[in-house]
Amino acid sequence: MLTLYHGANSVCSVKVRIVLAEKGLAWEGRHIDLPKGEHLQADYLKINPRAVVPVLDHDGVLIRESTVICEYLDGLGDATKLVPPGALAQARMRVWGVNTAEYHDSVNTLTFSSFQRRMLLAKSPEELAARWDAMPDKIRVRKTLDLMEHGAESIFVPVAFRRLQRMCAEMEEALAGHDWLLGPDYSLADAMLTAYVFRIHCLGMQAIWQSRFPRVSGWVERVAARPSWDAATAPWLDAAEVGRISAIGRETFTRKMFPEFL
Ligand SMILES: N[C@@H](CCC(=O)N[C@@H](CS)C(=O)NCC(=O)O)C(=O)O
Repeated sequence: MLTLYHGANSVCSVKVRIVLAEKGLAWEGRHIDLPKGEHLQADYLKINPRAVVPVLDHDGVLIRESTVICEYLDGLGDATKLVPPGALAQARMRVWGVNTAEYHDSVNTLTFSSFQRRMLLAKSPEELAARWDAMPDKIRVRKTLDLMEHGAESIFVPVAFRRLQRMCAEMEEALAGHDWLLGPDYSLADAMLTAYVFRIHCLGMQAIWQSRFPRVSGWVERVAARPSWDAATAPWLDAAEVGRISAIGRETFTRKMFPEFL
């Protein structure tokens, strides 16, 4: 039995749900409400003392870290393998996996300086103090406080845009001559990257690739047309919610403020 501890609108959870959908694996969800702070409660800290989602429970054995979970899932079932054959292709795939830590940090910056900033600003000082106290990663706390205070004017925001632009440049280069990141076949690299692109899409920031990266734009159309895109997102994020997030994203990050990225 596969049980996924996940968040509705968590990028790392979307990443794992994409792989579950691509593999056609049966799974059960335990939803952890991040805005409410369920990941900071004692029960969940037993599942993951780092207080983050996702965590996979496979027959009672816990596996943490979304990139590791994705590769683990690919080893299960008889469906087509997403990990490519060959040491070189696998090395390239793992570089994408390692780089997702940076992509995650960057989309997290855009998230907490825009729509999740509003969620935090609506909390009372006591609720916020309890949240910061419970979060084990105090560097993440400091960064979130800065994003909450300064929004799009935080020093972290241009860094995040620059890194996401570099992600697009890396993808553009990898897509030369074929449809997918590792060659002619869809792979785990494409599945994992879809989650970060999905968050940028939700924020209405498609201009990051549409302005400068034609191959990435084509790739986004292809991943969005796969059934896994809707399967991994629609049950948890309806069109109205995506529309609400996009409106906040477009209001927060304007082309006038960030002409070199949008
Ligand atoms: N490296 C971890 C990162 C996990 C992570 O940061 N998850 C976010 C959601 S995408 C989270 O749980 N955030 C809780 C918080 O910010 O307090 C992974 O890829 O699994």
